[in-house]
Amino acid sequence: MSKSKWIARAVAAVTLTALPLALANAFAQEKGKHPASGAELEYQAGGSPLAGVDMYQDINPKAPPMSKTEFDAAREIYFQRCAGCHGVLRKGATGKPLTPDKTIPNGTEYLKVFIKYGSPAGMPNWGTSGELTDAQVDLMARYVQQTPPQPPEFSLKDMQASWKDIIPVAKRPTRKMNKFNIANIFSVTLRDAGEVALIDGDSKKIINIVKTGYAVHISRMSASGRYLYVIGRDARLNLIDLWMEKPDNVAEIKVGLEARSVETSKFKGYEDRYAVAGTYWPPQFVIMDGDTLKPLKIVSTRGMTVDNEYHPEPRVAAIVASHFHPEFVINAKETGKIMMVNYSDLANLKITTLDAAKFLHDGGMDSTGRYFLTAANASNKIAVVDTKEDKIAALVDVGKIPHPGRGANFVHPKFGPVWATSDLGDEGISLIGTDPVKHKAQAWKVVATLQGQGGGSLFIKTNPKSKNLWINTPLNPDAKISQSVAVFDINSLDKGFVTLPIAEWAGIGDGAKRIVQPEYNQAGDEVWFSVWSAKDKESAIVVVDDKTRKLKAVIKDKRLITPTGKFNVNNTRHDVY
Ligand code: DHE
Repeated sequence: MSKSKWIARAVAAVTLTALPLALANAFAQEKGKHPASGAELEYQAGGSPLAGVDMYQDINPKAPPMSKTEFDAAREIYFQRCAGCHGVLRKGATGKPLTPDKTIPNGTEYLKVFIKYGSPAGMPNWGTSGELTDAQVDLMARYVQQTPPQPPEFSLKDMQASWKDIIPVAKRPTRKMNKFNIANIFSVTLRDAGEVALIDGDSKKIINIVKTGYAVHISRMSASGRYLYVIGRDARLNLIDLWMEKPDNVAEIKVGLEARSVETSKFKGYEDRYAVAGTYWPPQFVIMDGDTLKPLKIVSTRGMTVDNEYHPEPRVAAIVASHFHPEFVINAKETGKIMMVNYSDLANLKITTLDAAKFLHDGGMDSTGRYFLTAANASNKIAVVDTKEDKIAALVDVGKIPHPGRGANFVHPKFGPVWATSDLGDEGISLIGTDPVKHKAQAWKVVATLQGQGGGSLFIKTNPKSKNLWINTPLNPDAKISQSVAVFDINSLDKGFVTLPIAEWAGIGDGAKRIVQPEYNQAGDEVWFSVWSAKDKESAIVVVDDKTRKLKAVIKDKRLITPTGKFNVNNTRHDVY
């Protein structure tokens, strides 16, 4: 397929909030099925945990009739396939609103055609792809005309009821009880196992496999480097104490019904004091005690968008901690607003709200730790937040659907300090100047755009000690591209990239073998890559020597099921990327 053709196809099919669909397609292709088919879509591609939650149901008398069984079956399909784009309440996100005021006038026959054949605007062809039968298409056409069922809210009381203070602070070690070099431990998400693997970066041996929530999204560190926080897609948050002889869970809580983000207080004087977790549903965040996870305060994100329209379910996307104020920096995806939440007085909470752009997703700090650069993926922009002044420093136009992870900071030979993002929707890599003092002319401008090996990129990485810039492309439909990484020499960016066949180096059997999320070790001389295959296939972690770019080690273990994100303690704690 030509490059431009696949990009058009990928962008149409892969809206950012529908990433699971893209991944499911990839896994389905692995098994030779139609791109949008297969049970994999349900478990490999996540779907929303809300599918199994009891909801308030109100049958609209104007809508076509449905039995309770039909309604429940349709609701299940909706939360597995549709909610990521159209929203839990069907008010629209990357997909169009599907509220009864819009769907009833269209009627069942019109909706059936739309669901079956899809649209050029990005609606997948659920019927002709074989993913939904004609009967299911009919079911969904009738379902979207009913009043959207409302999932339950999740209060402080609900959180308290789920809270487990597994090892109370008084019973925890008072000093480090193990011989591990904690700063070089990696927390590796075992996505479909509902676990993380703690791997000793020095010996490359598994220290412990810790039970966590389902499809863990990220791990973050406490300011002291002792505690590891792990958040599952099902909004279960685990606190792991790295001082224990065998590091394990010391506290656990459910902070909602669906989540992606967690962070800890990093401002001087507040180290290890608070944790914060953001939820997709309900649309809110909760501030907790840092060392016990006891929930303290919930704040809703419902409100007006940057376009001054009400949004009932702005999901909480990336969260980072400010080093300049006692503040959490919290992205509200659908409103396009960034909240600077001051945690110095929880009873009289001060929030400074910055207008950025829609839809906010992931991002990271610049090398000084002052500026937070975050993707507004539906606007093809990077928003730059000045965490010292609590202001938007700039909104920078970049490529199609930027997806930086936390991005990559390095010194460009000509333009000085830059932060880089790759894109989901094209092969470009944008380098943005980040030094408004010594390189004012370049600050908050795209100073160069590199051409990577293709779209479908999710993460980019470098290290202050390295001259390499690594870009993965796990969502590219070409297996050659999704199973390898591109690496640029920072001092000779014009020379283009070299491709390394990471999946081949893993030496494992058949499978999707998508290369996901480069992560450095503490010394900055090794890069770790997840080689991610389906749950019933072998996966691995490949370690590359950063200097020689040669294979250094392959970590294989039957417990390494579906490894995705990897978080090195030192680099996560100090925002090294
Ligand atoms: Fe992620 C980061 C949301 C799909 C692996 N992902 C993030 C962040 C958000 C997010 C908000 C930033 C958190 C932060 O920094 O506080 N991700 C979402 C989605 O909404 C989306 C698109 C769809 C979904 O249903 O989850 C999605 N993400 C995926 C995947 O399919 C990936 C590849 C595997 C998985 O877990 O499902 C995936 N996301 C990751 C990883 C990070 C991440 C590894 C952290 C990257 C980093 O280096 O910081």
